[in-house]
Amino acid sequence: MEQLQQAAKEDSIAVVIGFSERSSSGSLYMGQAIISPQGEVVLQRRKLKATHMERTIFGDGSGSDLNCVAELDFGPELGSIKVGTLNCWEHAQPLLKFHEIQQGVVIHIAMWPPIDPYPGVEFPGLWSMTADGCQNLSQTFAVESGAFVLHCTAVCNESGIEAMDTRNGMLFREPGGGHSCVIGPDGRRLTQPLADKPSAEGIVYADLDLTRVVTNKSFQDVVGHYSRPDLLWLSYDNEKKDAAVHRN
Ligand SMILES: *[C@@H]1O[C@H](CO)[C@@H](O)[C@H](O)[C@H]1NC(C)=O
Ligand SMILES: *[C@@H]1O[C@H](CO)[C@@H](O)[C@H](O)[C@H]1NC(C)=O
Ligand SMILES: CC(=O)N[C@H]1CO[C@H](CO)[C@@H](O)[C@@H]1O
Repeated sequence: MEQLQQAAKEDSIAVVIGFSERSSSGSLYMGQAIISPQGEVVLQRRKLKATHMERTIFGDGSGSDLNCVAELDFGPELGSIKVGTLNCWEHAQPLLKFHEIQQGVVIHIAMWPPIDPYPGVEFPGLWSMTADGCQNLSQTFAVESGAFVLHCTAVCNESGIEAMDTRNGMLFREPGGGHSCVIGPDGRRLTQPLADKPSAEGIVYADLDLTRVVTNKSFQDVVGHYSRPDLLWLSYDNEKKDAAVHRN
């Protein structure tokens, strides 16, 4: 983490990273961190609910992990920008997404594992876990939030498959999974795939005109003029809950 913080500071870039977090008690959580262009860890959270098979390894997040947006200082020219992030199928949790939108996200980092294209109707797995399904969820989040979305999918290689022993499993069967792209605030995909091969590693670049977030939101702002808080609202509790609480 310190190396990443140092690199972010040296190049004045923000870093948003997902990682396996080991707590002081030894339990593992699905961690995410936002590092500012000044090199500070300004937000750290855990996936609220590990998905299905993830639950055999990882624990749940708590109230404070609802906080998923940080205001980052990009210097005098760009000013401060609200950057948010969610992990994988958290993009299928409407209340969690609504809570992030209410925090004012402008650039959202959607984190995904390596995911493979939908092979067709005979597929025994879930369409919503395929590259197509997950991209749809990221695009839908862009539509709902009016934010730019960096749709980031990990790439898996032979060493990963060997280490995880997943060659005959449901996921991570062969090298690939890379389908990253940038999505605009109206949901359109702004960048082309990196290469023909989803196993290619690289960086996807795009220039984000943030004034488009404002103009798109004049059409739709689900926590503003396009909401009915007199009829429907979200109530939340973002206090961290500890396993042991001292009572007098
Ligand atoms: C897979 O990626 C890891 C991490 O970048 C790297 O250390 C390893 O050498 C790669 N393995 C293969 C077979 O390319
Ligand atoms: C909405 O965002 C898209 C980029 O996704 C942009 O091309 C378009 O001009 C924006 N529309 C408005 C009305 O701002
Ligand atoms: C409803 C919807 O947006 N479907 C899209 C999901 O993703 C596939 C592949 O990217 C598109 O072809 C669908 O139109």
